[in-house]
Amino acid sequence: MAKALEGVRILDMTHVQSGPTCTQLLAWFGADVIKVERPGVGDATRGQLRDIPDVDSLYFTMLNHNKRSITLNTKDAKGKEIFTRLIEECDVMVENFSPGALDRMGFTWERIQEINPRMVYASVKGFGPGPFEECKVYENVAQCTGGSASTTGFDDGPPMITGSQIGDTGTGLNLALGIVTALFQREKSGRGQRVSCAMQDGVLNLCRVKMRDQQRLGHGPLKEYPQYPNGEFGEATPRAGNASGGGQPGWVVKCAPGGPNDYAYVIIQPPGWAPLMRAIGREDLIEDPEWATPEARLPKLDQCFAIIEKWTQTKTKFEVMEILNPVNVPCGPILSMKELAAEPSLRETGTVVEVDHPTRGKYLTVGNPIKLSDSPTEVVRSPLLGEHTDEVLKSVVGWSDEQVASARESGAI
Ligand code: CAO
Repeated sequence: MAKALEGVRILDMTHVQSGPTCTQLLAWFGADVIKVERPGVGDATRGQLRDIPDVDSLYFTMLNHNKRSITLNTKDAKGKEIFTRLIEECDVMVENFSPGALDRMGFTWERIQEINPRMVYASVKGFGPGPFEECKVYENVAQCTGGSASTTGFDDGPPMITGSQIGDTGTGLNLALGIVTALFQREKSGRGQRVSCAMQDGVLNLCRVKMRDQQRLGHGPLKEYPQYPNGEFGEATPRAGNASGGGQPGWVVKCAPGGPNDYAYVIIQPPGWAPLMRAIGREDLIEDPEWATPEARLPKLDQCFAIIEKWTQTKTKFEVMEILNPVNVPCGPILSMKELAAEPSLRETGTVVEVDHPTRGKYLTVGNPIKLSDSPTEVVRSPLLGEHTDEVLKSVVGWSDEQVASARESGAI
């Protein structure tokens, strides 16, 4: 079956996580992604957090599926010649180097447009134009500077980093959307364009409700926050612990048998109060004016969830789900990575995929979270360093065996 982005060729200059997640997604949709790596070195993640000696790390393999890898020294004269030919032959170029790295190689946006006016040139940087634009940025820096850390954690603790890669993978998603949008516009305009995504912007976009709360704070306390009514509110959106970010109160409650991930998240919607109280055997609170309305419950949500927790502690998180879901009480078990890896339904949908790799053997990866009915994703193992150099130089650049051999001898590839 044809894939959505078949015929789109991507010059992939990405490394680490933010850029590679973007190009992996485009490869899953059928684009031909040619990953350019430094000869003998490659993407630094190939060697990071290795679990098996001398084998590409899971960090690398899980971010670079369905791509081809070529080695190319883009600072070398012959390397630049090859790179220029690749710019001519590709539709999209993606990079997430330190600010100015491509310019320093001699490939400014102006130069790229000269070489190929149809080129969509997409970049991830830590920051957009402003005081920090020259800074190098990794995931946690983005979480700190994008508003996530200051609003995550408990009120009496320090700012917290989340386990989700919202700065890297989150920004990679934004970039992928920018690229396909630019390709769509190119259909009409005939021109490429620049696509720029800053990790700070990407994180802040995901923290929109916290900016909402910053403005609400000017009009009084945030009543759904655990600080209300007894704690203090300062000048900025505080950390809300496990409180729900939406209009309905929610919290994490303990379940049996009391292990580190034996918890469930329970949300109390006004229509859910009666069925919830019935389910936990507290019919007496359904009509009790002290508890019956959202307004009555709001100042004592901690007590409210303590009542619910008394019951959930007698059930496993899955039993809680089984009992509360049918009565329309929104809730969810806290699932560990071990449980997610073993979940059969995620295997069936391709959200978790087992992949075979020539040097590592079988491993699990997280597949494409976006399902297209006419463009199903097949997850293909990540390439070895430079595995496709000859193939790409011959079929895309149009070089002969002799030219390839001479480039190899000179150290350009
Ligand atoms: N041939 C020759 N040189 C190459 C090359 C190739 N194929 N590929 C990369 N290089 C060079 C770059 O040109 C750069 O050289 P200069 O410093 O001389 O310009 C050098 O390799 C190092 O690149 P870098 O500065 O991007 O790498 P770093 O490890 O120092 O920094 C990172 C890494 C991620 C902090 C930085 O790239 C960055 O801030 N990127 C933007 C934000 C981002 O994407 N961060 C997410 C990272 S995932 O957590």
